[in-house]
Amino acid sequence: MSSTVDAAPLEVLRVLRDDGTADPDLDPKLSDERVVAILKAMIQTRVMDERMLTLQRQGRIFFYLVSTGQEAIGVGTAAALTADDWVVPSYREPGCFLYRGVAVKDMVAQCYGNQWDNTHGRQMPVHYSFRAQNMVSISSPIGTQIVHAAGVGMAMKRKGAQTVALTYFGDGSTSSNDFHSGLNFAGVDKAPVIFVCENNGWAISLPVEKQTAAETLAHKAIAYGMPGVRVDGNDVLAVVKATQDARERGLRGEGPTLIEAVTYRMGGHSSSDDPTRYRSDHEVETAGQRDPIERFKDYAEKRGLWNAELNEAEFAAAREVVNKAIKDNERVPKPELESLFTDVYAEMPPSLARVLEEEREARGEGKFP
Ligand SMILES: Cc1ncc(C[n+]2csc(CCOP(=O)(O)OP(=O)(O)O)c2C)c(N)n1
Ligand SMILES: [Mg+2]
Repeated sequence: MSSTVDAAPLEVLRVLRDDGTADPDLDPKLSDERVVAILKAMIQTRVMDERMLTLQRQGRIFFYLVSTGQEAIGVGTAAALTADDWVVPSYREPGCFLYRGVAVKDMVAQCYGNQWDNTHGRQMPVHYSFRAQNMVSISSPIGTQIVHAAGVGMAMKRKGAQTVALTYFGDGSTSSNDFHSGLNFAGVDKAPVIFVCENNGWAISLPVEKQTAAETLAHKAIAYGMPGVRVDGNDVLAVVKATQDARERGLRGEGPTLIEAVTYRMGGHSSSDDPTRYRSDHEVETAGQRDPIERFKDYAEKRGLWNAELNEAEFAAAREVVNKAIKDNERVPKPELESLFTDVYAEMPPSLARVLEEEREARGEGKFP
């Protein structure tokens, strides 16, 4: 084993210092444009999440999951990838979709499950899938994406592609069988995979202390023969740096990396959860002081790229984008009944045609032609 694999990854990698400057030894040295793009994507994510949760409370969509407080992970990892890399996502990184160029309008459509929704209303809200951005469908069962990403990385290796596969999962997902299978396969194969564990302290109501007896989640990497890196998940520059390093390692043929991004889930688990039943306000308030957007704003201001005026304008613009997306989507009808049947098989088998016919008859819509 190499020394990087042996190292006990206890220390948390930080690039952003408390005074808003970057540690010069670790600074990924992003261009001005890149800094502004990252900040804008984080703001758009925060605003979209807030607005969509309100829609759920109003009964206009039936479910939503926010990523509040975790925006630096989705956006920071995305900023270290290229468009040719593949992402096998979970539900807590809408910022990755936005950074990779998915339109808010298309994400809102998926939450409505209407005719603009590319999953035709067949998935729960927030279970996005966007082929053009190399973003695989989000799966509800915990951990399944980890083996998918291992497979994608193994295929890339066999094709000799100069790309990596990146997947996200939570602290709770490290207890799934698929975590073991995925990391084990990728480790043995030396596949170019980046495993990003978003340790937000909770798996619904189960605290991470009850999830594992391991000292850190990054330690688990050692058993699979890959480096485990602990990074401050609320420090977007640290997330970029760790992802860049993992990507380069993957492309050099040295295999996968497990990144444990230490963060905090500011909101409930989902719109169905009431976190006040199992954690204190004090805990949430304390964690809120490490807001990833505020910290990166300070940094951008110090670089002369941001100020209060720009900030206000950006939040207003982000709200406008979401409000327009909602207004437009609310006018779009639900998918046609036939859409349940039409793109399942190249030629509809008689058994399925019969079900469709029965359904149309039941609705008084006549026989299927
Ligand atoms: C196999 C499976 N078991 C249980 C669930 C129900 N479930 C949905 S999310 C979740 C907790 C996940 O926690 P974590 O991995 O820490 O991710 P987080 O929600 O904190 O981002 C559970 C138990 C599920 N979706 N799939
Ligand atoms: Mg969690």
